Amino acid sequence: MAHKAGFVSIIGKPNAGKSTLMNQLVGEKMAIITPKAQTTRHRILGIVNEENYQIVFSDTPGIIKPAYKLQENMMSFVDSSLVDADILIFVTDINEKQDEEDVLEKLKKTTAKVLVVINKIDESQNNLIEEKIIYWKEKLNPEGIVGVSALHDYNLQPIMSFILENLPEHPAYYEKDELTDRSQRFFVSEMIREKIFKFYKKEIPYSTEIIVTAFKEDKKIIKISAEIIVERDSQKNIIIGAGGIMLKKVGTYAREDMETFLQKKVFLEMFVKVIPDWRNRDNYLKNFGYSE
Ligand code: GDP
Ligand code: K
Ligand code: MG
Repeated sequence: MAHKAGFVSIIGKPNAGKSTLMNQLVGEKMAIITPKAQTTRHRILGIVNEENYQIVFSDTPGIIKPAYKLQENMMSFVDSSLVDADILIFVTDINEKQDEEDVLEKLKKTTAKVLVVINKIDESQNNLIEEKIIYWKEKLNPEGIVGVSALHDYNLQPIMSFILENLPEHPAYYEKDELTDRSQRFFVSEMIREKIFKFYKKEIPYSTEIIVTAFKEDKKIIKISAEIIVERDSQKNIIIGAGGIMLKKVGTYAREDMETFLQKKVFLEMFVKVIPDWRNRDNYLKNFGYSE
């Protein structure tokens, strides 16, 4: 059998369940997941390797109208994932009534095969799925439509079948033992960012960036230093919390994740730093990896 390989981009509105789906399909926690919109800021590759095929998934930020430069750059990651894609998986929340016209515009222009994944059917009423299937068929006439629950790993097999049917014949794009294009440093910084999305309210998560400044591995332990960047002094105080209690909580949970991921003891130190308006400043966005 000829070898197949290709790029599969997962796109949709914020919180549809894109990152949850990608992690399930890849079988590893590649992307952080939180109930907050715009948790995912980069295009993150997750690679599935078998003897006869290689599927290169891209998880992407949810499609929105950008309000600041960071978000503009996030949307350019979505656009490049559309250009590269052999197959597009459009994830939509069965219960969500938000306007998806901007996503549809992008989908209509593509030459990729499109699969509509109607997610969260575990939380839907009877018959709604039939209604939605008809709706999407009329609206988009995609190559495939399937109802799933990414969270509960329900009905994901048809997605894999669709991908394998539509994957082009091609040699592997990446080494067969690679799981992602991202470094350990990246995943470590995402583990801290995930805790910030979980433990802080309002604008704090959106104003925060994580930089891993040191990653030193010796026989028994990995020493990791990270900076937590915020935009204002008041945010710095909130991140630290009274007597440092909040920062300690972030550190404890993030370190647990890191030890599981790295399979080694971790010593983690974090420093909070203020960079006014970093989300709108090109040089910082570039330094933080938000330009192509
Ligand atoms: P993304 O923004 O599209 O990447 O969405 P996430 O994967 O971060 O998920 C957003 C929220 O939806 C999280 O709280 C997930 O646990 C939840 N979620 C994802 N898939 C499902 C599902 O199949 N059923 C239910 N009930 N919740 C889900
Ligand atoms: K999310
Ligand atoms: Mg996501």
